[in-house]
Amino acid sequence: MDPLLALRPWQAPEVTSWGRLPMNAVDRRAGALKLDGDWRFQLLPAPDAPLADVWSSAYVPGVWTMQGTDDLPQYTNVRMPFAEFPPASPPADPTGVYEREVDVPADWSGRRIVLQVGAAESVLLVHVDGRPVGVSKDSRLAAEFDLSAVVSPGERAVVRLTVVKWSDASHIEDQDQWWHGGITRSVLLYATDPLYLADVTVRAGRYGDLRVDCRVREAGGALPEGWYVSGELAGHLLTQDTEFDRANAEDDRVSDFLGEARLLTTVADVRTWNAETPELYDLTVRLHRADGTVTDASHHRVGFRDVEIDGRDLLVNGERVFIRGVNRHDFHPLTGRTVSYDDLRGDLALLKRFGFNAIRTSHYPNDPTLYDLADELGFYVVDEADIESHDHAHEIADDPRYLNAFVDRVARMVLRDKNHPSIIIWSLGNESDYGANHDAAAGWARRHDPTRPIQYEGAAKLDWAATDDASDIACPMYAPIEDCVAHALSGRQTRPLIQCEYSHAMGNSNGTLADHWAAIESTPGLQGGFIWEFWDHGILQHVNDARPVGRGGAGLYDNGVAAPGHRWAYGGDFGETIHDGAFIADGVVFPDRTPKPVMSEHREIAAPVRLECLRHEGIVVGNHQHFRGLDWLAAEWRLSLADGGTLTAPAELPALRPGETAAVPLPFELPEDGGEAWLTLHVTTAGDEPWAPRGTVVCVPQVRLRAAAPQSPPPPVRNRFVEVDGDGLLVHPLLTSAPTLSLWRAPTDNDELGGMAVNWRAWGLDALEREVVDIRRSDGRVTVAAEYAGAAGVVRHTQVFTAVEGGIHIEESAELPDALTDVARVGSVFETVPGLDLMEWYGQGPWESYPDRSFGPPVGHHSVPVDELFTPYLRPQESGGRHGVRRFTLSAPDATGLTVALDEPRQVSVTRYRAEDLTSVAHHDELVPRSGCVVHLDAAHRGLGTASCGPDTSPSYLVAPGIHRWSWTLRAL
Ligand code: IPT
Repeated sequence: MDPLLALRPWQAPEVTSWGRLPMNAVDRRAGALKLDGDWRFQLLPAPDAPLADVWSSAYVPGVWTMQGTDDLPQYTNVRMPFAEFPPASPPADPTGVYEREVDVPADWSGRRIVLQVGAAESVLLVHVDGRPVGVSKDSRLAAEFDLSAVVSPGERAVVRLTVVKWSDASHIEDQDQWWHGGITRSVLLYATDPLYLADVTVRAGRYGDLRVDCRVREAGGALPEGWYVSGELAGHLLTQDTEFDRANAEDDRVSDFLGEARLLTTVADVRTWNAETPELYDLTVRLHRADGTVTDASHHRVGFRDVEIDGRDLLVNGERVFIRGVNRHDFHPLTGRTVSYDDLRGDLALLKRFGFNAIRTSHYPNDPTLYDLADELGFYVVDEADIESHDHAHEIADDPRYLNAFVDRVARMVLRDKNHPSIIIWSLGNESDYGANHDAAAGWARRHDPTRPIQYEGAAKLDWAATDDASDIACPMYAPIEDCVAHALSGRQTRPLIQCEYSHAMGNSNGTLADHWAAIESTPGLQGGFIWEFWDHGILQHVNDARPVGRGGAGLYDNGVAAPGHRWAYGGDFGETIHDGAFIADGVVFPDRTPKPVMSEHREIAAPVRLECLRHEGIVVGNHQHFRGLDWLAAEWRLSLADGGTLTAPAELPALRPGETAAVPLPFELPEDGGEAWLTLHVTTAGDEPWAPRGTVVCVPQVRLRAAAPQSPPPPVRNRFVEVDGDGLLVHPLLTSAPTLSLWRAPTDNDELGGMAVNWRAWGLDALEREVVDIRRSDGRVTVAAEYAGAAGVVRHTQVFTAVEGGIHIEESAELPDALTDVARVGSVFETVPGLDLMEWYGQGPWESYPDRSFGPPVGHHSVPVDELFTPYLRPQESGGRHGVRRFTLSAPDATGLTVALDEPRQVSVTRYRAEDLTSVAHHDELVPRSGCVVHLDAAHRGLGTASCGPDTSPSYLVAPGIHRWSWTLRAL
């Protein structure tokens, strides 16, 4: 039997690899032979099943679960997709066999030839010409094998990669994401001289100090006589510190020397690296033979920066930086996991445009290109090892059979990624309890790389203030704001508090994000966190046969929506019986990277420029960055007048250093009319940034210059009664459904998973029985009293209709019994005739907002087609709301339509869907838009919170029982 199969490495946690080369930071991507493309392929039912004679083909890099096999993607969060207890895996174990010929270049004769498999999940077995070469686990890091002894330059070799899907390793790769099988990153073949740079470790500090340690292999621990290493940093030559090397050879006091040769220098007037100004220096390290010729070279981009923890502050270059982070998976709706350079650049550029400055690579080392781009574009990265044993966390954390795997995974990540300035923290993994295996891994990382702190949520969660666990940072997940603040004020805080996950972005969510940041920015000891998460992991799927579309699907989606006949699949959509449904759709962007409204909210929370209104002196402008001036920004003043339009004036941003403020004169004279007035600073990029072209909006901070004068209701028109029918319902030519009371919204994911929707249904809020109690006509007014009966009692509702100039004034009140402690909304709902396709409003906008997610949208005059007001959350739910609306019109192209003026700023939504339309389907593509508009005006609307995973909204955003009153005026245009 084949010795690799005989070893049964898929059921041996102690075996992390066999025949695999040590991980290193020498980038071999350039100059290598790429073996990507179609490979011969067959899918076996188990690793030791016999090969068939028939081959199909599969694309590398890619997962077979998205390439036409019957083994389809499956989504589970915590629970394992199979019943076996660790380290066992199921006997039915899909195994992909990939095979292809490789022509080994003839000019590689005499060289060392290495195969690199970028990533394979979860066990990789390598054979060349039928001979066993090696085994690797650790699905998100490359595995390298020395093929020098098994291939011949100038000849053709058959490379076979066998990939076993389920193994002992699956138990520690139990992340909340789709399960796949395949080879997800590129396969390369490259050659080096027999004597080569085996590793390069770069350390570059903020004072310009640079140290480069080089490991050279096949040299018996020292360089052969006359050989040497040189460096070139931005055109300057660095020579080997032979004094140091000699001293080190004899003297082990220099215990952290990582190699055979060291380059040392100090760069004068160094331009330091930080996420705002990510200055990089090119470094080439060369290995020379005694005659000076170069035998190997390694290219690096160096960022000079320091990371340290000082008390409870995490400092970058001595600055306590805010961590405005997001958790990011390697995900793509067409490939599953394989991401290209353009994908990654798109992700990071988008994050920069919306104010993010940090990424946690949840929950494994991401594609190597991500770190190159994070260095270049400027992100603080928490690099996380591929360890999550969620379902069996407690058993595995101390299981010595997994000790090897824990240390191996953390060490390999550190070895690969150590030279990236963007990485400021190592993470030991996610959701794996806390045990001796973690301490062992932390020990390895601390010793090998003393320049970066380590974090691990599972270690710090037992006591945020502890000082003796594996985490240098308290990095809880989904901690309530009050708990974080209380800890920071307790006097017990010992280390920085940066949430590794917070503000769960499932569906219509991220309520109270601004409250988090108000607390963070005002509380020493709090430094930020990482939103969960970047992606909605919807896989593009054909609706008819429920198959994934795969690589060929570019163009089959737009603006967050799949093309007709397609949809974004979530858990269960591939026929899985064990799955966790839409919990996989919990990102701040749609599967095609279209930003959800929360992105705009975040952009404003993170605004680098802030405004404050001084009553007399004018406006205070503040620079809210850590390192950068305002010279990269351009701005324009905009004055929004409730009773006028919008005036603009050029803005000159003052020259401010980080943290500074300056008063500037008011750019406009306010008109005397007394109406509400808001001043916005429309801030854009002044030139091209690497992540945004010139003119990209950076933020739109706003201050109110004048409040609205108190309004009195419009005067009644004498001798005219408003028409209501026998049920007391308004009769109006523009309405197809009269205004009635609504206490219900299509539950959001937070409402469902947080348990609120259960109560709402039990109370019958989705189907209250309306009964008219009284219709009275007097003093020119029609008063309709109605009762809405549900299981929690009766809600009394009155509407007073008054004919006014050009329309109808409606005063409403609703009295909620005490039993209705927490409802979705209190307000009116009505429907309009078709054809009113444009909404224009004065209020907050233009993007979707809710009471607890309304920090960002500026008050102004906005105009959006009705079809674009709705946000296409994957699982339909309450959507499309706008907060702080003062008045709006709905109009047809011929300018007919209606206008509504509200008594005060209200939550309004105008969509094509009734709440029941949204609750009756499971995917966005199943919705059938109505031709008219469904309009909600709310006296009160419940906050969104984040209860699908984390705290609910704050009590101040709940809708209380008792009496609610609101009024509005409806007119035809
Ligand atoms: C936490 C996980 O770390 C993350 O992977 C994801 O599952 C997230 O929650 C929810 O979407 S774990 C959770 C049980 C707190």
